[in-house]
Amino acid sequence: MELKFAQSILLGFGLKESIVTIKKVESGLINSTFVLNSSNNSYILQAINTNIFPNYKKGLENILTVGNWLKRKNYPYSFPLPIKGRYLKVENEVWRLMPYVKNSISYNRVSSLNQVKSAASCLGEFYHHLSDFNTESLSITLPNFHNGNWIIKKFEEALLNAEQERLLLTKSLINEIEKELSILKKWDEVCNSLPKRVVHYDTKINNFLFDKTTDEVLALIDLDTIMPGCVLSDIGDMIRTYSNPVGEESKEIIKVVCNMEIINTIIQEFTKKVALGKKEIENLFFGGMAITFMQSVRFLTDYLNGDSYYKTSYKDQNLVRAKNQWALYKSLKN
Ligand code: GN1
Ligand code: MG
Repeated sequence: MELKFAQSILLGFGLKESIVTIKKVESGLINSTFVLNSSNNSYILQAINTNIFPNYKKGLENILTVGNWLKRKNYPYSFPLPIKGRYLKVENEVWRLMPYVKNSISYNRVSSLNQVKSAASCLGEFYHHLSDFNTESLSITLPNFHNGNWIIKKFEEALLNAEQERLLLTKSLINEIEKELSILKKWDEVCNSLPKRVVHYDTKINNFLFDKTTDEVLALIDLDTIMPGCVLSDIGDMIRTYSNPVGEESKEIIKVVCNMEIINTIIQEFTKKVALGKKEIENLFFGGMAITFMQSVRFLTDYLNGDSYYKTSYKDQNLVRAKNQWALYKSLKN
């Protein structure tokens, strides 16, 4: 990104300071993210992928409504909101600017049990502080986002339309996945029977910002997907990403084996902070299994569709991701 362009966006948000450095943030498979530094402040600048988030205006309303609620309730973490409460449209791109959380760092894999405890407590506080929030006031900005039946349908469509070469390369994975698709039907049944809550819907490990000094969580970020849903989506995505010792991008599939101590810690710390119903508690682990399987299907579907959804930086990356998630799912199942 050119300095001049970043400067004009800052000005568009009414900020007159001079940018000194710009750094691209490589994590995140959908939006494009940059860190801007001026001599006094740091910001996060993001271009929203409006193909994937066509309802970004409603999404912004969700973010602001939940953010204001959490502020009133004294939620004990940062919750960085878009500056000026709005987005800026420049030509065909939609930009937002957010304050940079000072002294923060994010990880793609866990290096201590304390990180797990700290993150699960943060998610627990998020749920606790939103437990009396009326979810009907939120818009469904991504219809069918974690809908198992819909994900099966998209997978089946991809099978019909995929290129022969990709079909051949994925044949055995497709066969294995097809045998397990019923878990997504069970997912729908379970999820639909649980209370509607405010769900973050993207609680993967690198969406938690840790304090560089204390290694405690400062914030759960990346709020585009906040919608009504069931608790299993979030605890499931934490289990999926925290329990994987090598991370979802690793090609060392043999090393993808879930860490049960981490999973137990997530569940223990999370349930200390938020009062859940019996059926919710009973299904937390199932949430991890189902979300991991779902992610494998989502990556494989995108691979079959020619990589149109998730950003990739090398050929077959979505296939590697799908195999990685499949291995994690198998280890969770055993
Ligand atoms: C996407 O953009 P990012 O990396 O925050 C995806 C999540 C997946 C994740 C896998 C809207 O999130 O659902 O779990 O990739 N977000 C959307 O890394 O599809
Ligand atoms: Mg996200």
